[in-house]
Amino acid sequence: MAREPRVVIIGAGMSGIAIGVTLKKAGFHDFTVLEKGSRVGGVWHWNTYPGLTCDVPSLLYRYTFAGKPDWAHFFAKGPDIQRYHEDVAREHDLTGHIRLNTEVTGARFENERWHVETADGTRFEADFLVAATGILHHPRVPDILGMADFDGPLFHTARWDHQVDPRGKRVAVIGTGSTGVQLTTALQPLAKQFSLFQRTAQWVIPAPTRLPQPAALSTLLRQAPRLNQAIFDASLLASRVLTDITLAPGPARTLAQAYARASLRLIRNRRLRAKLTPDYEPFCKRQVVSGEFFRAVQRKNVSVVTDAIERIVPEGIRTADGTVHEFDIIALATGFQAHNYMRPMRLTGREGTTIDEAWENGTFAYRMTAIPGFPNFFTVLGPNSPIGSVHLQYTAEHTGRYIISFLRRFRRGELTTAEVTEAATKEFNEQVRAAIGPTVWNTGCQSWYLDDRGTVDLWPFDRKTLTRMLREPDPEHYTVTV
Ligand code: N01
Repeated sequence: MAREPRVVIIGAGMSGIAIGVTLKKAGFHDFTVLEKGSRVGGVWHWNTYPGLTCDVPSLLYRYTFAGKPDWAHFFAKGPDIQRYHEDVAREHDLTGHIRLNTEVTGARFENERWHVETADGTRFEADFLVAATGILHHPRVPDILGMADFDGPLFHTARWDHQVDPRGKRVAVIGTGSTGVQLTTALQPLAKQFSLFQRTAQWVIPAPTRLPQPAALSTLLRQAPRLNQAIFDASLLASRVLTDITLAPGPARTLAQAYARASLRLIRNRRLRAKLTPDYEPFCKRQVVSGEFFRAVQRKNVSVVTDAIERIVPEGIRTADGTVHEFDIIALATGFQAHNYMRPMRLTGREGTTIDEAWENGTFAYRMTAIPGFPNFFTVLGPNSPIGSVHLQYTAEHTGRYIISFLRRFRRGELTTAEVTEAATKEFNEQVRAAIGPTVWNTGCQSWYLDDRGTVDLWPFDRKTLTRMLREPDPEHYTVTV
């Protein structure tokens, strides 16, 4: 019996938009995207902190199907990327499919369909459910004593309070990941005094992150879409260098790490340089890229505090040596709970198994997307996604095409449900475990790439392998009902 599959996609961020457009292009129109935010864009909607910039070159940070010739900068600013996502959603007629301000709280697989619940009580039914819920989604608010005692504004960077004016103020930022580094460069010139609380030093690689894209280049790329596409294709090929650096020791890793180490020489003061020198290998954590950080951090109004934070007090932050550092504003650049995926949503699969039960011993998904016990359910940028090595839009779009293979078979009446087998998942997980061994992420550092068991939750293969694994579902790896 032929029929149209009904699909619910959770999340209208980068990957939800990728899936929506991919479905449309393949001729599937019966889908709804549920988005808890008030706008599309995901991380680019939620993160609005000063200095927010993408550290992936803009000509590469795009969907394969939606080239943008006229970025304002070679490394685009957050608001420009947010606008790009809104434009893509509108230009590809997704707007009518998207329900904003609609938070999914649970989904249950019953009678061969998904029954989706939302916070406002609206229910949806679907033949297929796709979680495009993102990775850097739930702010990690640290458990520091006395946070409620502070007399001034204190907030997480992903919930930036724009009522607060940092000009002429004493500002503290806790955390030295990509966000803390970008904030340092943006706030140092405005603040009277700026303090960066560093628990672990980060490797920072200089790059022209503030360089404007010349208007003449934008005009040229607008008029020559083939050239724009050729630049994208070449950049995608060249981005292979990141896979070379991260997956196994070799010349690419040696050179890149030497560059990171040499960059530290840009810090003239030896004591400051020693403070900012990490004790683990470059690229082990998510690599921070900034053209301005070393300049900003050497300014007179900046201090890097490495003493452990003991507690927050009404005046500011007290460190373990007893010093009270006084501030007007404290920002928590403390990152995200990257391994939540779709949780805390209550996701209940076949036979009442919940996702928390399935993931009791750690998150996993066959080829990033399918989980045994959860038929007709797929994650996009799920566990073991290549967030540190392969083009993310490419990955999301390929996952979309993989999911579409099931939709086509459903439409032709060849299957009603498809569920990945335990055996295929186990085999894939074993391949991942073996391949993680020589990666740089496994060389001994603490980072959000590791789950709370210390397991690296990344894609340890190259883009070619990713493309092959997502080309067509392997019939032997799935149990189907017709
Ligand atoms: O978060 P992080 P982020 N006391 O987890 C520290 C992406 N991104 O928001 O290293 C004191 O990297 C923690 O210290 P330690 C990008 O993928 C992209 O900066 O654990 N410190 C660390 O220094 C990035 O990797 C762009 O010892 C505490 C920091 O907080 C990801 O987002 C821009 C602490 C957290 O660093 C996350 O970056 C911005 C505590 N209790 C972000 N708890 C682009 O340009 C945590 N820390 C694309």
